[in-house]
Amino acid sequence: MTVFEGRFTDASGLRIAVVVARFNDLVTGKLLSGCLDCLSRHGIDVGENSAQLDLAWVPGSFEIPLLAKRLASSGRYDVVITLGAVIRGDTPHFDVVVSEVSKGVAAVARESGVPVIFGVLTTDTLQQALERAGIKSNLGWNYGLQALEMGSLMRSVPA
Ligand code: INI
Repeated sequence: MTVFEGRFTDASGLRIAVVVARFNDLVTGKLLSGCLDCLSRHGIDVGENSAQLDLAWVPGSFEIPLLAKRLASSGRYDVVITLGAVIRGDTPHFDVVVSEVSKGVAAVARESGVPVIFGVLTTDTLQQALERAGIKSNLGWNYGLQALEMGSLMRSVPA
């Protein structure tokens, strides 16, 4: 029997792209900080001149799948992380944005064969979003960890 498992201890060779939405950047900026902190503490070079990590900003979560698709299909990355925040109180089309971004991200991963981490918060209020972006815990950190796990796991499983 072979057991495939992602590892967190040898992230040095992983190439990672992060797509971040500017909408609600009070929240998404915090998610990004938490995510980069996690990656950095696991040996990823997150510096400005990093050859391991690239960052793409999009206007809102609706645009995330398009950029994720371009990056995942480039063959340059082991894993793509998406970060966004859709808050029900802010938008009458909450359900549309959430549906598009969640289905879009899942489709990109399936079609490209590259893992895409779904780091889009969907909450009723700004307070709830902030609680998940640093006031209580920072889910950005978890998304970083999940990216390391999936990047490593995909490398270990024969295509
Ligand atoms: N984008 C978000 O990421 N979060 C939101 O809460 C949001 N609201 O409230 O509307 C939002 N809208 C913008 C959307 O993602 C697109 O950028 C825009 O519709 C242009 O295509």
